[in-house]
Amino acid sequence: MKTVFVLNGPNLNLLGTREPAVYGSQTLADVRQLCEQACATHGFALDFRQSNHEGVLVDSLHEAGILHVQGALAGVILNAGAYTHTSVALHDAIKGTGITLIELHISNVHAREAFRHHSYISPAAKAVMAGFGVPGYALAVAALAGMQ
Ligand code: CA2
Repeated sequence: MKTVFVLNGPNLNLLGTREPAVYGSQTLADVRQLCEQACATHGFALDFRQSNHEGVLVDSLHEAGILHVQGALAGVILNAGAYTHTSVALHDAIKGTGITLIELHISNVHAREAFRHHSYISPAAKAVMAGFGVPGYALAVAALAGMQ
């Protein structure tokens, strides 16, 4: 059984506590449950993580890369949060591992502030999703199933 990594970056642990107009009212625990259901539907194992630390996210991408080499990775769904707009390190980690990665944003970053319009993740990603809300995570799992 292949594994889907779902990696969540800084402040996504606050999901559901503030800014419901932007991010909805579901919590990160709800997101995990949604991903569990979607992975069960498609026959994937789930590795679900959140970190506020850039280097920890880089380490998680490297772990996903090891599974990729072993043929045991379905792909990675990455919501890098604000690191999307700043992190060359995450860009390099994705490129360096050769993993299949979907960049995901809950909100439509292109309809928001200009500083959210640029992504260091997008050039290294297989696909980009933004603005589908929390249900986007389940859509991303389904998309990975279609890529196997
Ligand atoms: O739309 C997304 O998923 C984002 O990746 C979320 C990031 C933001 O920096 C990106 O531009 C777009 C922010 C995540 C913080 O989430 C919070 C949720 C509730 C309360 C406070 C922060």
